Amino acid sequence: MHQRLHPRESADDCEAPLAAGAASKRKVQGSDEAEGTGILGRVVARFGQRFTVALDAVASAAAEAAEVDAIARGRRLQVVVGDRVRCSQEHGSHVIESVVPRRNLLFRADANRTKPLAANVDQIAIVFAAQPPPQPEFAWRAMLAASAAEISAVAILNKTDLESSAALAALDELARLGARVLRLSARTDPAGAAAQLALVCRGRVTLFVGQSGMGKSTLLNLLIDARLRTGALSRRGTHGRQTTTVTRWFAYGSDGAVIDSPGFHEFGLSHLSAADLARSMPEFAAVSPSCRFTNCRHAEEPGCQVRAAVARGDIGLARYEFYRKVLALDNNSGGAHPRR
Ligand SMILES: Nc1nc2c(ncn2[C@@H]2O[C@H](COP(=O)(O)OP(=O)(O)OP(=O)(O)O)[C@@H](O)[C@H]2O)c(=O)[nH]1
Ligand SMILES: [Mg+2]
Ligand SMILES: [Zn+2]
Repeated sequence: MHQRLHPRESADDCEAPLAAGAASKRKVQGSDEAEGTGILGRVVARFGQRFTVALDAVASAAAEAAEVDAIARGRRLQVVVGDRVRCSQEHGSHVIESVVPRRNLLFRADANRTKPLAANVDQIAIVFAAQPPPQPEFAWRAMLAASAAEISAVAILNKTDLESSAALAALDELARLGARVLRLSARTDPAGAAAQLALVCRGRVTLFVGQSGMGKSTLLNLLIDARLRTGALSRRGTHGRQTTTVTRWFAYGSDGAVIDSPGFHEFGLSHLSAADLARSMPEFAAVSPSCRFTNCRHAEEPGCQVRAAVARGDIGLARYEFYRKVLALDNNSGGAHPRR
């Protein structure tokens, strides 16, 4: 990998593109919903090019939000679950005319395509369990996605009724990395699980993610009256078959929401640069400001304090290898280049 290294003394030269990249990621704040015409609503589900929109109670003149089917005006209008949208009515059906600027947009991405997860989210709840066997990296990747979007992460170990010593160790590690953690059993202590979830989800928008079969929908059914379909584990074991097929937003309380999403396996992060990654990994962020080069990718560069910390044992080898893997496998661009 060839790149021009920037010694720390010339920080000004390279901080600029990094800063610009970071700023461009932040979406326009506070552009008011008062602007524009049309009926305001929230996109609560998406089925390809069709959407379910919960119209605001005021607009629908009903006590509760009315849900309508809608299509987007033009294929180029990107609409995601969680979006606030303005709709018009045409021949009795609803058309999404515009999307109110998002607070944030969570997505995963690999080299070929990006897949939006949800918009306007306050926190990610990462659900895992001892069965099906979790892929430890999944939670780390979800934590990175949360950190890059500047939202918090809650790590939920479900199915504590099963033997889960390895999963408990993974949970401890996530706590050290900054996640709030919960230990739940939807099966043997549903009331306790519901109470703990309520504390975490009240007044916030929480996106539930996790590999298939971990119990996301089961947990949400305890919290809200959604009657989400839940699935038995597939006989073959390792990957629970995907039971939930669409991402679905549910209002929770007066000002919160919970979002159920289909389980997935590969949490691609190709949209994160080396700089984003290192910034989002707390143990890296603690030492990387002392690297000799400001755009150090913590690979082969001389004077790298991240590698020094790995050598000392202050940064776990598994975490360093994870960092290298996300960078290489996901084919990230170098940190000093502005994002596309
Ligand atoms: N033993 C045990 N099983 C549970 C628990 N919670 C959920 N399950 C079971 O795990 C299986 C999968 O649950 P789901 O809620 O469908 O999992 P999911 O994460 O929504 O899966 P996808 O929709 O495919 O992403 C079901 O058979 C549940 O009954 C638990 O606390 N303990
Ligand atoms: Mg589900
Ligand atoms: Zn370094």
